[in-house]
Amino acid sequence: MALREILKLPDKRLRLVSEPVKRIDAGIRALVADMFETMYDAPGIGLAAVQIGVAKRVVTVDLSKKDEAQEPRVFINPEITFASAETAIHEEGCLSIPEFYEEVERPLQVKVKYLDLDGKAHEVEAEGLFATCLQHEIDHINGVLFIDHISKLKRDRVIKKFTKAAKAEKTTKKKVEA
Ligand code: K1U
Ligand code: ZN
Repeated sequence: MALREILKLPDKRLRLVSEPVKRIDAGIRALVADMFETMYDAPGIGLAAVQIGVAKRVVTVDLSKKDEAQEPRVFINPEITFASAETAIHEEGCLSIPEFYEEVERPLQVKVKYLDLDGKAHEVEAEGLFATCLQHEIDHINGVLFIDHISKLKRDRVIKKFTKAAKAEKTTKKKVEA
């Protein structure tokens, strides 16, 4: 298991459309173990493989509370098969856009089909935070970020802020190396 670096806005790799997993092998199991370690360390309630630079359709989720037993869930090749017309507004955050939170409107309920780590097919019905989190993570594997669902004004502002921070970090790194 290894703690992996989480890509941050404006890293272009966050816009890649992830490839379906063809075979669930030792490589995928190691990837999932790294994703859980990285997600729990962040901490976060979800993570898509593309956020650690692996453009494969793999998602981890754990909605358990701090004082509860962990409930790790893995979704391989997840697909939304149903989305309700009724919507809900939730405040969202993203480990790739740290310390930025905004309300997002999405379908209240979704059904998601996916494979588990044994390659077994499942379909889950989700509502509330679980539905929000699954939609957020499925967006990630399609190269979509939650800021794509907010106003252009707010989106442009946050992209500008993170682009400036990334440039400053690059300059500092160059100075240290020189
Ligand atoms: O995909 C990600 O970037 C992870 C993201 C998932 C998410 C959060 C909120 C709504 C939808 C999807 C996060 O986990 S951000 C961190 C966070 O929300 C959190 C962290 C610790 C405890 C509770 C929440
Ligand atoms: Zn995210």
